[in-house]
Amino acid sequence: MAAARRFPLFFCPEKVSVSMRSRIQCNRTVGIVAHVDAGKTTLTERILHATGRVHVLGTVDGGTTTTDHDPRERARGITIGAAAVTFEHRGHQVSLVDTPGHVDFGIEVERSLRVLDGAVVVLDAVSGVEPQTEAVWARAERHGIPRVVFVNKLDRAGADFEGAVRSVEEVLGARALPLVVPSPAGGTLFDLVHLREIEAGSRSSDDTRPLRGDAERFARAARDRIVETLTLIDDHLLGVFVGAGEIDDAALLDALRRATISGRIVPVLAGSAKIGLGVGTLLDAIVDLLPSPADRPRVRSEAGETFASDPDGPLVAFCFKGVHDGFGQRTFVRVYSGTLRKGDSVFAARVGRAVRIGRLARLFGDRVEDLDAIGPGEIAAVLGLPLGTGETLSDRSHPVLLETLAVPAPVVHVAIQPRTAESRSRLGEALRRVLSEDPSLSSSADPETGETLLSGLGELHLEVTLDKLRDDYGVDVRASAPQVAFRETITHQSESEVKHIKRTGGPGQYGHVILRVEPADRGTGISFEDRSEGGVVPRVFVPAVEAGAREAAALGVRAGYPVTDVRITLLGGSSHSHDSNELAFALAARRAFTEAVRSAGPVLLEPVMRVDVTVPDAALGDVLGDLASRRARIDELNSRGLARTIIAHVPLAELIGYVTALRSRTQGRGTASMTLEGYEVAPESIVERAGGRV
Ligand SMILES: Nc1nc2c(ncn2[C@@H]2O[C@H](COP(=O)(O)OP(=O)(O)OP(=O)(O)O)[C@@H](O)[C@H]2O)c(=O)[nH]1
Ligand SMILES: [Mg+2]
Repeated sequence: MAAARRFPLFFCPEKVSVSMRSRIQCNRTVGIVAHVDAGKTTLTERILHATGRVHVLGTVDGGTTTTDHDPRERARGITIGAAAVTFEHRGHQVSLVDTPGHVDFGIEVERSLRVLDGAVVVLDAVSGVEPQTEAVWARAERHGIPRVVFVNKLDRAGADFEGAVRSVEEVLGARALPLVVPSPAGGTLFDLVHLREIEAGSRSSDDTRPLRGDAERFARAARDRIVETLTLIDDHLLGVFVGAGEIDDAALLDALRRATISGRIVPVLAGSAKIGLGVGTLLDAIVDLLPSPADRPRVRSEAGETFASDPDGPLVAFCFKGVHDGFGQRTFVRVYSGTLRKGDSVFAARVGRAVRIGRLARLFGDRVEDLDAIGPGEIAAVLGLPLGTGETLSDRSHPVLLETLAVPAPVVHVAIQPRTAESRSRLGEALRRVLSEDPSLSSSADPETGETLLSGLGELHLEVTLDKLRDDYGVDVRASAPQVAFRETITHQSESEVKHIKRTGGPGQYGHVILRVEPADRGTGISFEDRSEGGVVPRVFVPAVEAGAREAAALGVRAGYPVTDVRITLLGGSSHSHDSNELAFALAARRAFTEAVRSAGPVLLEPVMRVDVTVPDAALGDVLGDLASRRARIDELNSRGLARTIIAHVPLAELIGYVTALRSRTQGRGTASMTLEGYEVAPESIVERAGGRV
């Protein structure tokens, strides 16, 4: 897209007055998502450097990047929290969110995708699509977010651009359309749209040269194939082609943009974040091909009302992240409609009260840049206001509530004990804050020991949280070894009838219910249906029956783990004209549910992971033997260069400490990544061994 500057799709010049509508068309709010270590943070830093936002290029290995600014990120060389930065490219304002690749921090990807309009999916050119790529791809698909792919690390030995493109087609099932290819001589890229050669270090399309001779003929043939593919799916382009006999760059980019936004194709860019190759071209693609807020479907409230990206419309802004740290309280918001201004008093619909926007700012790494107002598509932080994740801000005169965030359920927990009296006194408040920042964490009291349990998405998630409690809140705790969060379910249907009656002077209590429990499909949770007839359980008490049964399910029946995948039906019961009340029905339902589950063959479910392991050939036998001792089922065994890759299906209870063990077994050369595949019935012996409260 070297010549894109000469053929702009929108005229979005900096510092020139343009109408509000075209100003929105000049906004891009995009995320970078990928598997661990694909190079998202390095690419973000390169982009900031290329657009002049940073003058000294930071590196992940040196702990000096803009977006990995948290000391825990710098120490580990990984991204933990999503971080937004803003820059300009060709008169467009781009808000870019760098997300973590590690599965333990999946909530950060989820909450980012929730508020983004487009995404750059980064692949490592040596490995192509990896397990977390599949996971983030599926999430982006769920949110209907248009994507471009950036094949990174072309400088690495073993880089295989074509293999990576194939993996996008084969594994992700997308129609991948490469817009650049590595030059046969290496070190540069051919831009197939504008027929130019891109060198490392070129920050914009101006630094490229036209292709000549064989190279031009090769690129022109590839360009013809791109046009052909697009004319098959884009009638407008076909019309232009039939009329003019050729397609100019502007018409081609226009058709590419339509096909990208509708998801019919996924453009593939390439380069190397490390040496700064292909970064300017990627920036052009973000501007030319990914949607502006105005190109996205209208946002829909829980009540079904929809809103256009109109800066003069009613205010609708979503709080997708709250952080409390050295800077104080910050809440990150994205505006969908209207304008959020400093000094405004707005309505926070979830808590149901008005709040005042004292300070509005854009964060850039650890720097704060004050703002007066933000409009549709923009992301900023509200400072000093404790608003929870999932809150919606709207006008007081027009309250709006957007659907809250989908939160992955915890799979492991540790029991924690404060080491000092001071830590004990601070623990409650510190936990409350940490949990409000990260909805994928939860805490509860162990019903048997009374200890505090901290639950999360993986070992690393819990380790980072314990570091945070210690470093940011001065709470030092002793933690048990991580244990798997089991669940309970039933294996057959059962019924139970309970009468809760109390008459001890004064108003009595009378609640009588007959409940049936039946196994439901895996992953469906708890459902409740009222099939009682003739008003035997008065309608006003039915919600209390449901609440009582759900409460009992959350507490667990057999071993204190939440009951899941059960269909509950209220079959009948009776009431008393004076003594019936909600509490009596809730207590009756609680007992009835517990008794019904007890006689419905309760079992424990354990989380089972898909584990992708890459090891040197020499270590294969040893690693497979170890996996066998961990109740693994090997699904695939492949070769990639000199390495062997294994895809296995392993219960999480067997994987505690696995990554560290694998590293020492392979002298640091083996790597593994895990994603939750589902829940399966756990053998009794395992439940006991893993410390399950049986
Ligand atoms: N050779 C080479 N190495 C790269 C390139 N881009 C990134 N790296 C290296 O890959 C490693 C991971 O880079 P990051 O930028 O932290 O990757 P990430 O995707 O942000 O990782 P997470 O946020 O932890 O998921 C670092 O050692 C980088 O120096 C590249 O283009 N070429
Ligand atoms: Mg990163």
